[in-house]
Amino acid sequence: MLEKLRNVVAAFEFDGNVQEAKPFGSGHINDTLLLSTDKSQYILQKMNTAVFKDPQGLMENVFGVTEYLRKEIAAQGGDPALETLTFIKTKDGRLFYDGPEGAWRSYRFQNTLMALNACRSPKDFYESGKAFGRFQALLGDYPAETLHETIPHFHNTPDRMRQLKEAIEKNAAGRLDSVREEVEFALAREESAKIVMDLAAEGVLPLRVTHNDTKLNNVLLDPETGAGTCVIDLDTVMPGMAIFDFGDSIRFGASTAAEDEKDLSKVTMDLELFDAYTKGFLEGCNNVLTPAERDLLPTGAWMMTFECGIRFLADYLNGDTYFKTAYPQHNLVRCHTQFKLVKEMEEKQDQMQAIVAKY
Ligand code: ADP
Ligand code: GN1
Ligand code: MG
Repeated sequence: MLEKLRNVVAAFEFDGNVQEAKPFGSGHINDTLLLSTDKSQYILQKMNTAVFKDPQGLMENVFGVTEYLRKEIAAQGGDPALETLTFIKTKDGRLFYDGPEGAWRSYRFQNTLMALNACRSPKDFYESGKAFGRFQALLGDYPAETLHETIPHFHNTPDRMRQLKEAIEKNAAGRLDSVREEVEFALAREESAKIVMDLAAEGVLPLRVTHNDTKLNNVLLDPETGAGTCVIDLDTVMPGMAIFDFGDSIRFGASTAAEDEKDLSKVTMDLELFDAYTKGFLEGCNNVLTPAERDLLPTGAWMMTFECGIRFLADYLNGDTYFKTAYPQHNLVRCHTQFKLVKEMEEKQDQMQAIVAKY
């Protein structure tokens, strides 16, 4: 590993002598390595440039946002080295290494914090909600116009629907006949999929600087206190809607099973978890959400889950070109869990609404 990455490693100014680099984490997009020196540890990450076509713009966002967060966190009496990521530049002052090995960046590894792939209790989910809500609040005055749009139309669900239809049309992997039912499920919801973008166009939902990929494993927790401490995976920080960040967390974390659980009887939308996250997120946001945003939180959860389901389905039809997969049916399995959650959310809308109203 290290031999092949000799030039990449040499490009960065690490503290100490580099000893090893090994694969780390469970993200679907980037290739993540944990690099150890005799003095310290770093994340060395190969950016997925098929997904992020402008790595320079992306890294300008990442440096801009983390520098801003550092100041805000310090002003609130927090510890910036712990509560946000510290990226390191290359020896020649660039934001990332770009060479035949690909586009690589590095940041300090926080070995006192941990990422979870599932909540151990509602408290974990409450804490992650608080961290993501706080993240949004901290960036409340960030100059949004300086941010590059790293993936255009990222949470534009009608556009995701268009991409699904394109995938159906092309049937690139020859899998269409095996997913007729799933396609029907998606197409039956085409009108509902427009709600959020329509409300945004009408000005009902304000644009904010949002994270846009608020999976549970994108926040690091303190193993001792359980506190949600550091939000990571900043690739999709862009102007967006608060309900996207809320919704994507619910999609992943309020499920009683993994995103790729094959046994659908285990997959349920847990209202106790929904309650815990809602409480944490609203506390973290510090009451900045408008009444319309609060009312639409359950819709956001539905929308993000439906959108993710159709993204997995489209990728399955395209032959698994976007998300990392471990086996041929992986994207379809993920699509099934999302659609099961979508159906449950449709049935539990009133209960979700009542929980939001409580806070
Ligand atoms: P991806 O876009 O592929 O999801 P991430 O930036 O989220 O990339 O990193 C992948 C995974 O690595 C994360 O989900 C997390 O589990 C783990 N990870 C990244 N940075 C840290 C860190 N500083 N401490 C602990 N775990 C980390
Ligand atoms: C990807 O990068 P990661 O694994 O945190 C994806 C999200 C999806 C998620 C589904 C840039 O998140 O949008 O919701 O997988 N990120 C990107 O698990 O597409
Ligand atoms: Mg991630």
